[in-house]
Amino acid sequence: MKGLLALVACAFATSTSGACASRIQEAKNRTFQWGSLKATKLPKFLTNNPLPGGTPWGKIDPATINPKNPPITGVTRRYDFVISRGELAPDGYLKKSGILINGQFPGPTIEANWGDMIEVTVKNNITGPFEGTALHWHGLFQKGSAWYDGVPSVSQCPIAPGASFKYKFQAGVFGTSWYHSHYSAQAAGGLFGPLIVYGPSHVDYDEDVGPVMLADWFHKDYFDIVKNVMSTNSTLWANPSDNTLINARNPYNCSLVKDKNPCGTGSYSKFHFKSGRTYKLRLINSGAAGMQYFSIDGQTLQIISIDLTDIKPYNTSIVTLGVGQRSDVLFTPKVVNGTKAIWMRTLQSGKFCQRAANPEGRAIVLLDGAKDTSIPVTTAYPAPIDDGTCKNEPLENSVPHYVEELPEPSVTFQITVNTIVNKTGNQLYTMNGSPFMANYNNPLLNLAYQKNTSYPDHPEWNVLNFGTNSSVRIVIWNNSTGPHPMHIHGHDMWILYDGNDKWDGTTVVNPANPQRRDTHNLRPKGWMVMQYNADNPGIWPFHCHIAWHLSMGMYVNLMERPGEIDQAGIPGIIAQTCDAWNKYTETNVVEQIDSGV
Ligand SMILES: *[C@@H]1O[C@H](CO)[C@@H](O)[C@H](O)[C@H]1NC(C)=O
Ligand SMILES: *[C@@H]1O[C@H](CO)[C@@H](O)[C@H](O)[C@H]1NC(C)=O
Ligand SMILES: *[C@@H]1O[C@H](CO)[C@@H](O)[C@H](O)[C@H]1NC(C)=O
Ligand SMILES: *[C@@H]1O[C@H](CO)[C@@H](O)[C@H](O)[C@H]1NC(C)=O
Ligand SMILES: *[C@@H]1O[C@H](CO)[C@@H](O)[C@H](O)[C@H]1NC(C)=O
Ligand SMILES: *[C@@H]1O[C@H](CO)[C@@H](O)[C@H](O)[C@H]1NC(C)=O
Ligand SMILES: *[C@@H]1O[C@H](CO)[C@@H](O)[C@H](O)[C@H]1NC(C)=O
Ligand SMILES: *[C@@H]1O[C@H](CO)[C@@H](O)[C@H](O)[C@H]1NC(C)=O
Ligand SMILES: *[C@@H]1O[C@H](CO)[C@@H](O)[C@H](O)[C@H]1NC(C)=O
Ligand SMILES: *[C@@H]1O[C@H](CO)[C@@H](O)[C@H](O)[C@H]1NC(C)=O
Ligand SMILES: CC(=O)N[C@H]1CO[C@H](CO)[C@@H](O)[C@@H]1O
Ligand SMILES: [Cu+2]
Repeated sequence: MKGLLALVACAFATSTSGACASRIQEAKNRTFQWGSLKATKLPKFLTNNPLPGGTPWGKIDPATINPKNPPITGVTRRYDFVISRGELAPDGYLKKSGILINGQFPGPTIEANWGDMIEVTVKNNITGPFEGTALHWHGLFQKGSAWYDGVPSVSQCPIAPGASFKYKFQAGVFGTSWYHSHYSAQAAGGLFGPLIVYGPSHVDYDEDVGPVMLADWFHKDYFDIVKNVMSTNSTLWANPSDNTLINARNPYNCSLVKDKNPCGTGSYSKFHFKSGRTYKLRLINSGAAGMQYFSIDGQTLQIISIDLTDIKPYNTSIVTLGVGQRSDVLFTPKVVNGTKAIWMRTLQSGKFCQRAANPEGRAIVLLDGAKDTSIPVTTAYPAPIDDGTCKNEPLENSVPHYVEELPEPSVTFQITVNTIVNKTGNQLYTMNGSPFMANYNNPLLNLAYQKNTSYPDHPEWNVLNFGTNSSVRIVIWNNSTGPHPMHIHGHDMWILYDGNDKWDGTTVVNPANPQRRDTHNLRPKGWMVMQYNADNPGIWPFHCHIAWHLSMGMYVNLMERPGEIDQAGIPGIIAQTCDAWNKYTETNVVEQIDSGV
């Protein structure tokens, strides 16, 4: 009893002294193995921590745990990433040049317990040609660590070729997420990986299968696509993806190309399951542009979390994921039509939601020890009806498990999204009339830290200063025909309304406990209303997560309590990184043809 009390006191203590003293844990080198039959299952939490047994959060009922109030575990999980160019052919087609971490695509899986510190040393070894880089930890709040959000021109200068940057931040929330480059559209070149934070579970399951990454795939180099997107030749603006991957596999349909050589060496991801056992799948749309509809033929999926929000579980046959969104689903497999080999599918569907030469990615589910070589013959659920909205599930469906009371907003602000073609013939996205353009050499957080919070000469920085507002409500009207998965940094957001019709100014869906997440699909020509509590001083990007729309400038900076940014102090690495970048750019021309983020 004494031990348990000590444990809880330690876990939620505000100091890290004594039994809670800081301990560094060299991270497991868990390469991307997900979707191979050799994949290990994930644990419920990492046990190599210094707390005397049990979980860092003790035995507290998860229903009463505020996921935004992490324990202090005193443990640091340390990772070393070297980023380099390399060849890759995940679907068996050609070998394209991509950007890899420690030679791997996707990058290594980052794992931590809720409350741990994560420390990632990133070395930029991108050569032939050189490029800057920076990694963003999607969905994590960076409370008090805005400097480590990984957005070049906002929280840091890009990491110069040859230089390193050490990111340090708390795993302040728990669940399924991912990290990716925020430098131009580098993530579409392969620079991403899963990020898992273990926490208290509000549901029971038998085994955690780990990340199931769903992504569109392009055979062109990412920079060539950005060149097309940013060109003045409108026939080059649409860039269909070539394939759709599940955990970085799905054989390319070689009959789609004349040049068949080399082609046809692709394979399917495979999963071994036992019927009657309940598995947790951590779905992540890590693609560049395509929305994903995930399903397993004839099976029921139970959604238990959306992004980093645990929800009241509900059943569905198809899970919708816009770019950047995640869903944890439970799955209790059953034999269908007497067959033990079943297709898992992810479909990029809908006239406005995708441009894909091969919109369906597949993987193989093998039940109860079916032969490893079995090829399923099962039939897919009917594809969702294409009503052109690219919408998420109805907001009513996802009810957060932990209730956060929605306050009256202290400000309500409207943002209108448009596409324009500028005077030189480039297509751009505007938010309130202005396309975003980054200045890599002059990070905004650094300016705000120096009490410079207004930039009349730089409207292209798209800074919205919300001062000391306590809760900010933003009404977004999409006056373009594109769908936009809108993502907020530094926070999650309540999604109060989502529709084709103009918001009436008052109606809130499920006002007692509205849905919260960090990414939400804004419909073509539609409306969404979101709100967040301004409890995290910093400058937080709010942007479309479609790589090419972001290149075209669909991005704003939400400035939050700038007067309080300096409280945590500026880490020395920020100045060092800018010095190295400025020195690099004195003698090298950075080909910044897009917004830069
Ligand atoms: C991690 O493991 C992979 C595969 O075993 C190996 O190639 C790589 O060098 C390892 N990386 C580190 C940093 O140990
Ligand atoms: C750095 O990049 C080069 C070229 O891609 C590669 O050959 C080398 O192995 C990389 N170094 C490290 C430490 O990853
Ligand atoms: C625009 O791109 C198309 C497709 O590559 C090409 O055929 C056409 O010549 C280009 N037009 C101009 C004006 O460059
Ligand atoms: C491959 O592409 C060809 C040509 O479009 C199409 O007829 C065929 O159905 C596709 N095969 C598969 C397995 O999707
Ligand atoms: C949801 O699916 C799970 C697992 O298949 C099942 O046990 C449960 O009864 C279903 N719930 C409802 C309401 O259909
Ligand atoms: C099972 O068989 C029925 C009848 O042939 C078919 O309609 C259904 O699509 C099959 N289910 C699956 C998952 O293949
Ligand atoms: C149009 O946008 C492109 C891409 O941002 C930019 O390079 C170009 O200078 C812009 N043209 C004008 C006239 O502003
Ligand atoms: C704020 O920063 C901008 C961009 O560097 C600069 O142009 C401006 O002069 C600065 N303002 C003040 C008051 O220092
Ligand atoms: C709240 O935000 C609005 C819109 O940016 C701004 O005009 C106002 O000054 C802010 N209020 C406070 C108290 O900072
Ligand atoms: C909405 O889009 C239409 C068509 O592109 C345009 O004419 C109109 O000015 C836009 N409205 C606003 C308020 O931006
Ligand atoms: C630039 C753009 O998105 N224009 C569209 C605006 O909306 C009208 C009506 O829906 C469309 O016809 C335009 O193509
Ligand atoms: Cu978009």
